[in-house]
Amino acid sequence: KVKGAIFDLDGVIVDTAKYHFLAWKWLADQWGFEFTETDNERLKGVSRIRSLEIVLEIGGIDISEEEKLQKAEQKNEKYLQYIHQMDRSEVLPGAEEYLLQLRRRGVRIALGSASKNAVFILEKVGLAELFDAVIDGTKVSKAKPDPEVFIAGCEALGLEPGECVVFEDAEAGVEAAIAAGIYVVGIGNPDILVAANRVVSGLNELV
Ligand code: G16
Ligand code: MG
Repeated sequence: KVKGAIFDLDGVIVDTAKYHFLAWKWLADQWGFEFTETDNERLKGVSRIRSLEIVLEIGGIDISEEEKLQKAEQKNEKYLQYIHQMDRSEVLPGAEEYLLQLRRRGVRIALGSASKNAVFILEKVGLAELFDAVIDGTKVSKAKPDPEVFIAGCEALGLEPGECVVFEDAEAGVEAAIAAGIYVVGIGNPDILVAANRVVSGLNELV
């Protein structure tokens, strides 16, 4: 029986990928190269600094480690301008209903996100109080597909991996959950999330 549920944030609870995209595109424009939505797929679930490295690779740009930190900071400032304007209307269909349903069944809930802005976003959209634990980019050092974030999620809930389920939209996240030994429900395209135990189009399919 499932006792705990661990949710990814971007792509599962809210669609912040569109704001990450706009902020990365803003940087690419400054460097003078095209950054497309297809390119943006490669950044899903990936840490901020690793995302920057992928963007630089796409643009064929080479900068120092110090400049990388500066650019990552600039991108985040731009991203923050977008997420400052978020409200509950941006919660993905079925997400709030499903979280409430799980809570009524006594299932404990954690967030397992790569984002350092996760708590801020949960507060903006009014879902923070539905989570018993939050494991985010400020708490883990190894990015997905490393299982660290989900193992920490189980521990924070006081549960074993075998008692939990993960909800993930990114390939790297699905891999991370499998490596942690947790049953994983993919959110999105079954042709892409082939490794998931089950795939649904959104949490609205589960309520
Ligand atoms: C999210 C996004 C990634 C982003 C990462 C870090 O992960 O999918 O594109 O690069 O967080 O975000 P930040 O720059 O806010 O720290 P997740 O794990 O919630 O899907
Ligand atoms: Mg995601």
